[in-house]
Order: sequence, then structure tokens, then C-alpha cells
Amino acid sequence: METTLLLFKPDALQRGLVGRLLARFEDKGLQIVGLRLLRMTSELAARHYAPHVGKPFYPGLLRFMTAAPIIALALRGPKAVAVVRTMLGATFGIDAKPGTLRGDFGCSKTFNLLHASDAPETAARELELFFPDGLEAWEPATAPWLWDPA
Ligand code: FUP
Repeated sequence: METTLLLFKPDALQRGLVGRLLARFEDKGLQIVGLRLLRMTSELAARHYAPHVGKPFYPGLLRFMTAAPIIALALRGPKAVAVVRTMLGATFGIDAKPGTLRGDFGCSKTFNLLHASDAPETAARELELFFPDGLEAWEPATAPWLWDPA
């Protein structure tokens, strides 16, 4: 089992898409083990996007990510990191395939609705950033019918 960090970016909240997007992850059988509404600060953005600080697109990314509230989610499931990345699709909605969340809900190169950790090591670092107090461990009643036996 893995846990990954998912962010609903400001455009997802502003466009009122949170419920529909969240439903897709619940439908897939991923378990919510952390959830927070927050405003991303410049400091948090610099830590979260450390590999991108200094790149030409960073100022625009920072402006976008700090413009309005976001929602941070921790999602748990088998191979959750790769599963969630596949659900998101390509980075920009204009390139993302239909059937993926970015492919179905957007056509912008700036506003791409969601962020998801790209590897288990990244997930561990990002989860610590957004959920420093840890996550909630609970056993879904559906687990025996949802996930393969351990
Ligand atoms: P992804 O992992 O798909 O979220 O995308 P990246 O880590 O490559 O990029 C992080 C964020 O920077 C993306 F959400 C979009 C933004 N970005 C740009 O705005 N312009 C670029 O040229 C590359 C990335």
C-alpha cells in the first residue's frame, strides 16, 4: 500500500469542481487519510516546488498557486502514487488524453487543476510538508472487497 499527496489547485476550487474530482478518486477505491483546506504561502510553494524554483515558469506558477485557497489530500491505496498520476494525465489539459482528469476538465497550460506526487519518495517528502502532524489511520469497511488480500 502507498499514500500519495494530491492537491486541488486554486482553479479546481474556483470552478466548483472539487466534489466531482474527489468523487473520481473515491470511485477508484482510494482512501482519504488526510484532508486540509489552506492557502499556499510563498514559503510553502518554494519548498513544495523546490526543483522548479528559478525556472522561467516559476513566477507564474507561484502567482497561480498562492492566488486562492487549495485543498491538500492524502490518498492511500495499492500503488496509489502511480494510479493517481495516471488518473491526472499529462501536465497540461491541452495535451492530456480524454478520460484523464486534466484531459476532461481543462484546456489551459497554466491552470491544470491538480498536483500529485510523482514517486513514492516524493510523496513522503510532500506529505510531511502538508501534513506535519501525520495522517489518520483507519480501516475502510469495504477494504476486503476493494483490495487484494495481503
Ligand atoms: P506535473 O508533475 O505533471 O504536475 O508537472 P511538473 O512537475 O513538470 O510541473 C509542475 C507544475 O509547473 C505543473 F503543474 C505546471 C507547471 N509548469 C508550467 O507552468 N510550465 C512548464 O513549462 C512546466 C510546468
